[in-house]
Amino acid sequence: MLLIPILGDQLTLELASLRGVDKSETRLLLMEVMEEATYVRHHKAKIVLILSAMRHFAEELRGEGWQVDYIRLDDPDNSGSFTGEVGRALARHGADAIRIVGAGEWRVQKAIEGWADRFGVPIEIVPDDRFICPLTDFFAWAASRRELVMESFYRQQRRRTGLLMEADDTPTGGQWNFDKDNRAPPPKGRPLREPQRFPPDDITREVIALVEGRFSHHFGTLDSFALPVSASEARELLADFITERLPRFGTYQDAMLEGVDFLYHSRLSTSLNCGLLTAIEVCEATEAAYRRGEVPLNAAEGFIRQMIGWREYIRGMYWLEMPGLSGVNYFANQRDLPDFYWTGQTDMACCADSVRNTRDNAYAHHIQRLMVLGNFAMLAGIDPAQVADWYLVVYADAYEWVEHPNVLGMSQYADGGRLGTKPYAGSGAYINKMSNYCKGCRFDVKKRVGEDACPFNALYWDFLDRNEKKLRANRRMWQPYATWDRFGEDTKADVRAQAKRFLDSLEGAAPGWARATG
Ligand code: FAD
Ligand code: DLZ
Ligand code: SF4
Repeated sequence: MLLIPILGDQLTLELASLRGVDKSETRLLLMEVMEEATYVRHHKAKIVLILSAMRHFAEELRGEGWQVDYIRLDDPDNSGSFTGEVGRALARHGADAIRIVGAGEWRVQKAIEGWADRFGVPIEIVPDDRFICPLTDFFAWAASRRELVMESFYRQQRRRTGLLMEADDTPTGGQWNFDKDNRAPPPKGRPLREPQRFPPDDITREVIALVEGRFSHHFGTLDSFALPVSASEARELLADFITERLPRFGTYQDAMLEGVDFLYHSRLSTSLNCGLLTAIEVCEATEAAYRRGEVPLNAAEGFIRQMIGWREYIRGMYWLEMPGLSGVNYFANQRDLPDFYWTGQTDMACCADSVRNTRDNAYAHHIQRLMVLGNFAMLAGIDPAQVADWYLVVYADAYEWVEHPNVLGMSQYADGGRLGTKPYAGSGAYINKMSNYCKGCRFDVKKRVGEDACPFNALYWDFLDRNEKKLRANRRMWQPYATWDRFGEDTKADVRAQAKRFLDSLEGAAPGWARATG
């Protein structure tokens, strides 16, 4: 008997481990385990999503004729860990071999690699081919470059997939990248209809009750839980995105509007990351809409770049850089994560709205994550490990393979520039250009110093000043340092004092939000 464990982010019928095996000689194993729900204290909605999606997927597998063992969290014999449950299943069925798709997180992959010795049975760890670029190819690409620039990887991926490519091997529209058309400030008015919601069915309602009972102390609310929890729901969301939002996705992908939580974004990341959708099917649907003339090229290209470019590059970088990536701290930042990341209580309108979206939806769109909350943490000198824990907890799409490189690399520059060519640091002016937050904020975005000055401004210059030795040599930082050099000594002293006053006033978060203490 062959045992095939399926992890909570592997909920795909075409999973590589399921191919070419005899269903009558195979047991599938899905496990709800406390260790996964609590190694960090995930947002309640993230736990509901994964457990409900696992339960729906188990039903789908049974419908396809598979024999499935499903271990529920409240099973009195549940050992609480993947390793414990695999051990129990091997004994239960007298299974003599294990087959599993490689894990998305380093810590789980290491546990799996220990199973052969621990249980004395052979294990086959199959590559996860839901990702378009095999890791071996990514490592070969990385070894051949001095700088690991996403754009060159992306072009290779376009050629690999043939997406938006013409017969003569040139990119559709004659250009690889339409990013310069994708930086428009937010549209006036509120033209969007709310994205499709998926109200909880019986299975989800049962999971919600379980999560409210066991994880009531975890961050976040469940009042508006409406995420897709099955492949068919995820495909509905994809279709809705393609008709309603994709046409303007490119143009407004960097914009932010207070109270408008999803704007033109797809909200597909939760479905993609737990397996309800594959990246290739999403890209093919996008290209087909473009070929039908329903979507402009800048939108289709911009979206496909996120999917086969950024998403795959980020995943490759995780496995290239781990395990060292977890501990990086280029700026030696030590400050505790401020309390407002959990409470949302701050006068900074941009931060308050981004945390509210995070709490209510286990979601924030890219620019809220990068240029509001991530930018603030880097400017304020927050310990990157605490920042990474926060992101891993609060977003329903967060798994270490995607969270770590985005947070520690892209947003905190804690890897010293392995992933990004310069820090994504911005003053209030950037947020003001890309959003309407500043209009309703008690701070004045135009001011650098004074009681009502926008905190991002002094923090931005103070960040450059504090980290001058590490950043000035970077060619892409030439311009901000040239501006800083033009400030008089009095102005510089005022900025430093303003930043210090503000940082001293920040309250650190109470322990225990992200991980159990003691
Ligand atoms: P859309 O804006 O509609 O984008 C489409 C898709 O492109 C996304 O669903 C996603 O699959 C992919 N994508 C776009 N950018 C990236 C990227 N940088 N990395 C990986 N995939 C990308 N994404 C996660 O899936 N999980 C995370 O834990 C996560 N943490 C992040 C932390 C920070 C600090 C930053 C700056 C970004 C992070 N991202 C993460 C990337 C991105 O913000 C989210 O993928 C996106 O906001 C999800 O919403 P969406 O599906 O509406 O995306
Ligand atoms: C995030 C998560 C949670 C909260 N619970 C489970 C679970 O009970 N069972 C499971 O199989 N997966 C869960 N997950 C997702 C896993 O953490 C994820 O599959 C691994 O981290 C991937 O390496
Ligand atoms: Fe954010 Fe500053 Fe604008 Fe207020 S003024 S919303 S703190 S950028």
